[in-house]
Amino acid sequence: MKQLKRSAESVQKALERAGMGLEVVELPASTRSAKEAAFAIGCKVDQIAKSIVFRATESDRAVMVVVRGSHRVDEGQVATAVGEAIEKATPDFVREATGYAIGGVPPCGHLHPVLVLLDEGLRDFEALWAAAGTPNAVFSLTPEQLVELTGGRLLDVVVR
Ligand code: 5CA
Repeated sequence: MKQLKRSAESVQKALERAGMGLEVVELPASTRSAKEAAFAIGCKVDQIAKSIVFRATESDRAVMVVVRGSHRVDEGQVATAVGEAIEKATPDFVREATGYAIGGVPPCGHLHPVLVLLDEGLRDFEALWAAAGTPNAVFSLTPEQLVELTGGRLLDVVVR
């Protein structure tokens, strides 16, 4: 099998530790954004599970919100769920908290434990695709597997 890039390999290792049979795929085209990923995979944009990192401003904790590709996070609802104000993380904060750069941030296998919130809307599809460490790597999973893999709380956190 072809050698994965280092960041994609560390996601593959995390998936193996989870023991769910999930596998990282590296694609020739960019999967940096949800739109590009959907095009490269040949799936709907909403089947892309976008992992967006916020910073809880009091505790300095990282909060990851996973939503469907075309959805926008309602930051007010996230703040309520977390119990403190949040702000969009800077690229440096994202890298320090998760170990990955924007465009490849996976929903699991982070450098430090990250609080994960999952949007209910992710349950509308049987197959989802998430980033796997690099802007060319993804993996497919079901919404149930996403819940198990991340230990994330399912709630309504998108703008309607
Ligand atoms: N690889 C694809 C999907 S498989 C991916 O990672 N897409 S994503 O949507 O989950 O990640 C990109 C997200 O990073 C954007 O939705 C945006 O919320 C965030 N982002 C992009 N640029 C910045 C930036 N400069 N600062 C903070 N966050 C950013």
